[in-house]
Amino acid sequence: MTDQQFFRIFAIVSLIIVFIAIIIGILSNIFASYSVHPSENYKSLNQENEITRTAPSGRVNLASNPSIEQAVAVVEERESICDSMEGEFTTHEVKMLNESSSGAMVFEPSFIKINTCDSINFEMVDAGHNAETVAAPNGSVPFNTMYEKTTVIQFDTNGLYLYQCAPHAMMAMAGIIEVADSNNLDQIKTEIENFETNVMIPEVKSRISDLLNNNVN
Ligand SMILES: [Cu+2]
Repeated sequence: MTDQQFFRIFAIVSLIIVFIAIIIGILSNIFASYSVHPSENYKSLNQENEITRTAPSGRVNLASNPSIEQAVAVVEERESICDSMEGEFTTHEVKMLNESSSGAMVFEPSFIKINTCDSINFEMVDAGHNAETVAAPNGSVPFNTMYEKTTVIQFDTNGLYLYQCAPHAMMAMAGIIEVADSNNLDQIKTEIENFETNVMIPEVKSRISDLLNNNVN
């Protein structure tokens, strides 16, 4: 084979690979647009409210439902207990950052303890992050900030919530919220183990289990 033949074959093979990659990209975009997150549906129900209520059932609860549609139906029927609760509720801040003193791709603070019916304003300081439920107490409604600049979510169900940034979950971009108590500690421990099996960066492999152990007894 001459050099010229070799380079011709090389060029053709490269073109074919690029072509296949483009096709895969287009197909995955098409499939992604068909999947609807239940919180999107929930959000539309509350559009006139500034606050999108949370009751993350998360993946744990969704998995126990036969279909996403049924899970959404459960969410639609549910009313927040905060409407009938007296008291001053606080809104806390959680920032989504590319870089901070505690590392790359982080929520800050990554652990936060709040009272029942307090809210969290998720602020996307750096672009390209979201905050979405991984696991949460039974009866709560899943949330997803959908790459909005700011999203306020109210938490009306007590317990521990594990949430992640979807694009950076492999870099251990996740956080824990404790609403009043830690009644579902065992559930969250198991979910953190699952989450950490997918973390690809050895340095941050135990970031979230450390976070739990340092903050929740
Ligand atoms: Cu992120």
